[in-house]
Amino acid sequence: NIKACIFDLDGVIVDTAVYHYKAWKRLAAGLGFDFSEHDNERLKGVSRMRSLEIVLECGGVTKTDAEKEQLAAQKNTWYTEMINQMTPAEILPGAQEFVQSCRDAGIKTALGSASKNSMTILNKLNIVNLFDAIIDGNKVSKAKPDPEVFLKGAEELSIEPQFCVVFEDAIAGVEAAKAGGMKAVGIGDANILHEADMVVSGLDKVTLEQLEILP
Ligand code: G16
Ligand code: MG
Repeated sequence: NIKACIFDLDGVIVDTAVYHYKAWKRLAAGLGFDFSEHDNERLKGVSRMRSLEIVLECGGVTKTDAEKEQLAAQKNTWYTEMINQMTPAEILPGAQEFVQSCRDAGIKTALGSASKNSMTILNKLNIVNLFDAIIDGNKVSKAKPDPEVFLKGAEELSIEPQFCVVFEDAIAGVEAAKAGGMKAVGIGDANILHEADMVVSGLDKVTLEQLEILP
């Protein structure tokens, strides 16, 4: 008896990690070091400021808080330039169909993302109306693995956590779901997302029937 499905955005509905990566790489280059794709893995699901701290750490660079604000803003300018070019063709395989199938079955849907740019992305993809509630980085004060983002989603939907399933591609996101007393479906590699109740490669590989048998 699943009553709500809560979806992470980056890595679940759309692959914006590539744009985040390009923007961080450009920022790093300006600071005189290279930022690798390997290190980029550490940024998934992590807030903008915390991401910047990880990037600076990778380059062995120290900055004041004021400088960090400026660097984060610069990265976001480059990032938003890229996401403003996005089209519905970039929705990940099966994502739109799966969220719609939840709605058709009477299951509530919510977005639970760390990104402050969520609304821009949803508008570009033309899928704002797929969600009964939208909780993004502007509405939360505690980053994943804190469950705040998902608990707020459940609250807005008026569904208790134990009846919610969270779809997440990041370790911190799976942890957040479990910490909130929800079920978690990992999107990605089962060896990495081992805390999830079930792991699939994408929303094109999951059915509502499978959700009903989650532990
Ligand atoms: C996403 C990404 C992170 C990004 C964060 C904040 O989280 O996975 O890499 O740093 O949002 O994004 P912004 O700078 O746009 O506020 P999620 O929770 O959607 O996977
Ligand atoms: Mg994600």
